[in-house]
Amino acid sequence: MRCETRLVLALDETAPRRALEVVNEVSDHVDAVKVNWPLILNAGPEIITRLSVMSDVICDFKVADIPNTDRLIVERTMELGASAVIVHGFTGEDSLRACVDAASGGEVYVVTEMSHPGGEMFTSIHAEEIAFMARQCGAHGIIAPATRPERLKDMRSKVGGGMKILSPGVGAQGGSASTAISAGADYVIVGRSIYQSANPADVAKAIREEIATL
Ligand code: OMP
Repeated sequence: MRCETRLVLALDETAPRRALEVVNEVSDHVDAVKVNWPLILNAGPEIITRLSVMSDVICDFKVADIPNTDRLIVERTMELGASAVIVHGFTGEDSLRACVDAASGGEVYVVTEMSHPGGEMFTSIHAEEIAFMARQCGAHGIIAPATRPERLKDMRSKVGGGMKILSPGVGAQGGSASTAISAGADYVIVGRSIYQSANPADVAKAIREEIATL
């Protein structure tokens, strides 16, 4: 995945045609497009292949199962054209290793602490251990919250400079792109603030420029 604008679009737009239009409008301003169940359940998995000719595609399936099921999900995701997949880490080392093996060179990002308020109930307690395990298992990077920049800093110190950090929670969830990047994120993930705006390209460009001033 390229690292030029440091912005990833979270494409949770559920109308398939509008989703493709948004990608066309913002593709110059984003390094990758992240898709999640809301779009896949409306458009079908083939949308991954369609999007993959327009951009790198991160499949945010938050894979969280036994190793065999994880392997089946990740293998198919990569066959469809994804460059990367997001998986959970709380399932443990054997499940995570199965995801990394199944991605066979594709990028695997592991959720540590989730960005919403409920993320503090359970995920924050084990987030640093999960980040450390992600590094040990050969994952490409982790997901850490832009809504809690001080935790983002902790995660960066836990994983060192070798791993990528993708940080959701900018805009609609209250986080700031420049604060997240300054706290150690390599990329910010932004959804509603871009795809629900009247002019997605203008918003994406503004975030990209905000990051570029750092
Ligand atoms: P907006 O809140 O609309 O900008 O979207 C954020 C995107 O990041 C959504 O697709 C979420 O599913 C995703 N996300 C989080 O918001 N918080 C997390 O802790 C993890 C993710 C994720 O894994 O991408």
